[in-house]
Amino acid sequence: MTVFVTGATAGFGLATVRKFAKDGAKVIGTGRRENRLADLAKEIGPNFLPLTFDVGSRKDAEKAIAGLPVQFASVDVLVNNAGGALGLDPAQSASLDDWDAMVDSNVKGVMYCTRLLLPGMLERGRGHVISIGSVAGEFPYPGGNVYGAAKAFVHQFSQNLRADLVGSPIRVTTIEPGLCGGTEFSEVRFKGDKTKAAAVYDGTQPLTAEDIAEAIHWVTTLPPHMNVNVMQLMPVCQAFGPFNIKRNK
Ligand code: NDP
Ligand code: 8X3
Repeated sequence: MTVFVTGATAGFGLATVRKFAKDGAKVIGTGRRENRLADLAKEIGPNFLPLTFDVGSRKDAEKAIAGLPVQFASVDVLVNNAGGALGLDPAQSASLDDWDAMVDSNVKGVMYCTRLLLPGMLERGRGHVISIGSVAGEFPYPGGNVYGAAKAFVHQFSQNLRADLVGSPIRVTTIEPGLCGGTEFSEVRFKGDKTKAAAVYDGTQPLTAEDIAEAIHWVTTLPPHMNVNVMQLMPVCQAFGPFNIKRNK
């Protein structure tokens, strides 16, 4: 089995690479930080291919995927994981640069990698496209604006892929986690402010990257006729709140 994991330099992607590599799969791990991928290549050995590119650049994604060496070119599982949030400011003052970057990684990255790898999956008659959405794609929260909208895209794009692929053996799954700690997600969102990032998880037992890797791995092990469309995950310490109503008094 050959697995292509975007965003393998940290968090869920890194745990997913390790999980599949332990199974003896060949794994391609991508990211922008070449040194991290080089360390992973040392750790995993010849079954790992590091691929450095920005998923939000169509030209770079096309070049990287077209250049896959033959022993890694038959991708069975694509894990569209690269992405994240930038900022938590309200829409009226959020940075347009942050919005562009979130659309590039969370939306365009998923579009490009999926479109480029899907034809080969269909030719070979096997494949699974797994994309990491978020509870933020379903439930709005203050400051979630473009991040939540980008993850809603991931959800709906995957559902639409299922519609296009019906009658083929290709599976499509969206994994939608809630609060998940131990990754770089909040440090990236708060631009390196470790105190703010740590406060997100204070007093909680969040999900871990390994929990998410377990879910990603599990959906690939099901009998081939079974497709998990969407899997939403939260730690038990997280649930839903009431609507926010501003009263005139
Ligand atoms: P991390 O910040 O720990 O990891 C993000 C990964 O994405 C890194 O490997 C990073 O690599 C890569 N990445 C980001 N932007 C790009 C880009 N433009 N091109 C290539 N690679 C990129 O985050 P998590 O592991 O926590 O999150 C992984 C995914 O799960 C994201 O899509 C996130 O939105 C989603 N998610 C996270 C949750 C959480 O609470 N942690 C909950 C729900 C969903 P590099 O910087 O080297 O390019
Ligand atoms: C990450 C979960 O709630 O911080 O997607 O948006 S949340």
